[in-house]
Amino acid sequence: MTIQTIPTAPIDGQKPGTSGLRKKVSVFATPGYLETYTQAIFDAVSPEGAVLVMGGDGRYFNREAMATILRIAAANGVARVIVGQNGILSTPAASHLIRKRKANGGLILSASHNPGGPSGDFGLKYNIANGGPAPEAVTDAIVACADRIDRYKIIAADAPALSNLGEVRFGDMVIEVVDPVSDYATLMEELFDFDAIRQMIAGAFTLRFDAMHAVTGPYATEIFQQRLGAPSGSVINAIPSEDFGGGHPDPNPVWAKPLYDLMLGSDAPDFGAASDGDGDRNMILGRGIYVTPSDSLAILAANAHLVPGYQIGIAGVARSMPTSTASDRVADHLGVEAFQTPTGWKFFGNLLDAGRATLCGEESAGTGSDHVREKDGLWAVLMWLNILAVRKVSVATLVKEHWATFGRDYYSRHDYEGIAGDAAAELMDALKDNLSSLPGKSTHGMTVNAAEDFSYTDPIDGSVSTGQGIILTFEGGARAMLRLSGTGTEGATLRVYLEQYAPPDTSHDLDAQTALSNVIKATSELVQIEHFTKRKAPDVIT
Ligand code: VG1
Ligand code: CO
Repeated sequence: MTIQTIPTAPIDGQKPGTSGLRKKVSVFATPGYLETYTQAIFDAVSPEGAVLVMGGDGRYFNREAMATILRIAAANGVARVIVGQNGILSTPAASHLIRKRKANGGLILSASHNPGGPSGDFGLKYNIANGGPAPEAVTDAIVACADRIDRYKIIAADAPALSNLGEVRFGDMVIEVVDPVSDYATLMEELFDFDAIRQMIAGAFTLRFDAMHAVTGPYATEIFQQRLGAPSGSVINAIPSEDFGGGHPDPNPVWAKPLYDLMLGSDAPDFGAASDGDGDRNMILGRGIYVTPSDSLAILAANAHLVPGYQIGIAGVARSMPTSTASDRVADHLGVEAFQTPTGWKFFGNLLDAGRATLCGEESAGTGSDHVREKDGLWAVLMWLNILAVRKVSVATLVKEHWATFGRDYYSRHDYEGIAGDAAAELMDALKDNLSSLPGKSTHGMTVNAAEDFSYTDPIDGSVSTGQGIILTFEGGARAMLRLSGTGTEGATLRVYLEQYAPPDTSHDLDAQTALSNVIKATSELVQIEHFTKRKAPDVIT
């Protein structure tokens, strides 16, 4: 087959954000854009003879993008691409496949929880041989290649369709189409006590899983309905659609409102959960209760030993900086290490590889373990189900018992979306300039103890990541964290994360916004949020 070398110009060279490169579909679909970025990845990672995994969340443009990427891969000497049937692979399933097949890396086509469709978002992320997102050294190398690129190589023929299982040759490359679900479902059976969960479901226990028209539909149907015996209808919105049914496939109380309302209403099943576009996030609910992701991590850590895959105990718990400190208290109680990393799953990779952390979590509905190197929505749901099957209590009881033992971390995230990029930068710069003047300041009954521009030194390889967000710590254990989103595609998003600790012997029954009201007011004032953003209130509160 003929290999063409097509001249091209460098693309914006934007540093890939928190998780791969995300842009509007219209940008990725600009002739030469996807081609150039894909070639930049291959220039950075030496593709000759490589085995790669490829899959995506089924969103609009995945099909065309995969056909193009296959042509570029073959032209760059890739030996084999293992791809999910019809291009489908959830992010955790892709991570598992990279590890299981000892691939050199993988390409995940997704913009995660961002909306899809022709006017929506698209994303491309490179994962390394451990199955995890590329660390900063690799993403920096990709950016450097994108900055100086002048050509891409592409096979002149169309790539084959990805609808039939099995192997096909494409030039000198083999394309291997695999079932996207089976290996992943088998891994879940190895980690969890499916018999115990099946028995619980065969009893009176009811559940509802909302796949949000995204990639987990086929996985959840196989696992919950086929293998665990939940009645049909337990998994809803189970067919992946190119525009996620027109919604945001973001599992939180705002975007998964129908499920949230069901679970807090009078006809609630025992357990409710949802996942995002690419299947790495999770939302957990019980009848009458929403479990914050930060609490979920802490509760899973405290109960992990009840699950077969973790019965020997956990080595450590890692959480991202803005995730509440609830899991630190559990780690302390268990006598294991606790880590605070920057936002983004890539920062957990080394800790997981080194066996220092077993469970990891982010406040943004990401929870996972050392079974793969991505966060894993269905894994988190199965952890909960397995623990509930052993403990034989409701979600609400489990959560309240946890608070009674460890205390409660009231938690909320306030997002100011689509603000002007300049205004966002000015706010952060002003905050950094004023940082040393904040300790000792008091307002709304809150006194600042410490103000820190968070930087992280990886304990395994010593690499340093600076400018990872601001942490304000208040007297009495409250914290406020501020950072700019690295995954948005329109303007800038300011994230303000707020937490307030309530010890075991105090009330845990307040509404979170009420419990946090002084932290919210103090932070708004100290940071002058309205002055810089020109917004009176956040756009999204979760
Ligand atoms: C957001 C979350 C972060 C998460 C990232 C990717 O990033 O805050 O915790 O790791 O999305 O999640 P940001 O920079 O917008 O705050 V997803 O499900 O790609 O995969
Ligand atoms: Co995701």
